[in-house]
Amino acid sequence: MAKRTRTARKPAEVARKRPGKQDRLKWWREARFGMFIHWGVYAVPAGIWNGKDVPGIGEWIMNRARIPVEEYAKLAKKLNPVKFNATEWVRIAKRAGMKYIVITSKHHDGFAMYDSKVSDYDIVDATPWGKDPIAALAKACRKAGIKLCFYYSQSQDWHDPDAMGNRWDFPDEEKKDFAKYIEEKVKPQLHELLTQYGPIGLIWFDTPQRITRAQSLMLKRYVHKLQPKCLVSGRVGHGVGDYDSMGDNMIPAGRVKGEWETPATINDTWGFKARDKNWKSVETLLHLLVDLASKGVNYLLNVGPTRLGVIPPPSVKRLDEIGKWLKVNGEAIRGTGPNPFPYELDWGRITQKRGKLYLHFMKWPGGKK
Ligand code: FHN
Repeated sequence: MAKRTRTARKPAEVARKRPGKQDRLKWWREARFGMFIHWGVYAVPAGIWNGKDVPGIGEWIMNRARIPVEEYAKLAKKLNPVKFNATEWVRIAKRAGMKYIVITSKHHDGFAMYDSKVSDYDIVDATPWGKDPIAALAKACRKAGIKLCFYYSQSQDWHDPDAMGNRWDFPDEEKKDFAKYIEEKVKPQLHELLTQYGPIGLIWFDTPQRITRAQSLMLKRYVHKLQPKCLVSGRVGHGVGDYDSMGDNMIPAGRVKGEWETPATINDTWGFKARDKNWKSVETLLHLLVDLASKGVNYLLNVGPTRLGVIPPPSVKRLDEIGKWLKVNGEAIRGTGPNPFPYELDWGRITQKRGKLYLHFMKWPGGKK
């Protein structure tokens, strides 16, 4: 048998090498701060069903109020976001010092917030507005140098009889053909999302119920095949993502090993709720940003636009203040590593970069704020 010898790689071959996880993570590590956008049909009822407040997070209204698929689908006829302005949304994120935007392309309700050919259950075909906001956002993000990323609910889809989560319309779990849903909805929609809008920063999968390890791996590989530089969030399931996700609004007790991100709300909901006025203060939000950076964690801060396409003014006001702070102090957050010491300090937090330590005083020694 001929002996196989190792040949040195030619430069062209090296250049063609597919990016590895570390290459993919570079921009994301540097960014440290991103905007989450939960926007969908749920912005129409905005937390109220049949005149009553539905407890819990706004985008779960279909589930919490057990709204039948056909009833919920009618809400799309009332989604007419005439005030939507992609440039303005991107401007708000940029002014806040955010470097990436993750928008719900399809949340658990199954409704595609972009032009999907997989079914007519999407914003272009099912609403009076009839436009593709993602196309406009992709253009605005490109212009502003912000990475556009997509949230995609791969397991729960309350509109699809074969997916997880809807036991009020589709109670028979035995009948569900989850593999069929993955093949016929998830993969084709991922294909659309990764071929219609240019380079995408990451796919933010979520709630990996029922999915097998093989399916999680398959989805990750599928994303990387379509866009080798696109990151895959930890919530693809089974720990196979490019980075890990903390629980919602979760702050680790100390420095964490590996690559982490915390998705977080400004009030108590992700999708818009008309009566949720529990806005966190700018001080709290800034402390969270610093605290997370000092523990090596990205902060993905959410806004929930209204049915008209407006990011709630209380969110904008807070983001603007964070942006002002970052304009001066951004160097101490962006591209930084966590506190190098194995303990926390009474007066604040520490981040670090290339031989520098950044000391974030949250109160002056002696107890004064
Ligand atoms: O069920 C979702 C929820 O609606 C929201 O999208 C959050 C954001 O992290 N993720 C899930 C719950 O963890």
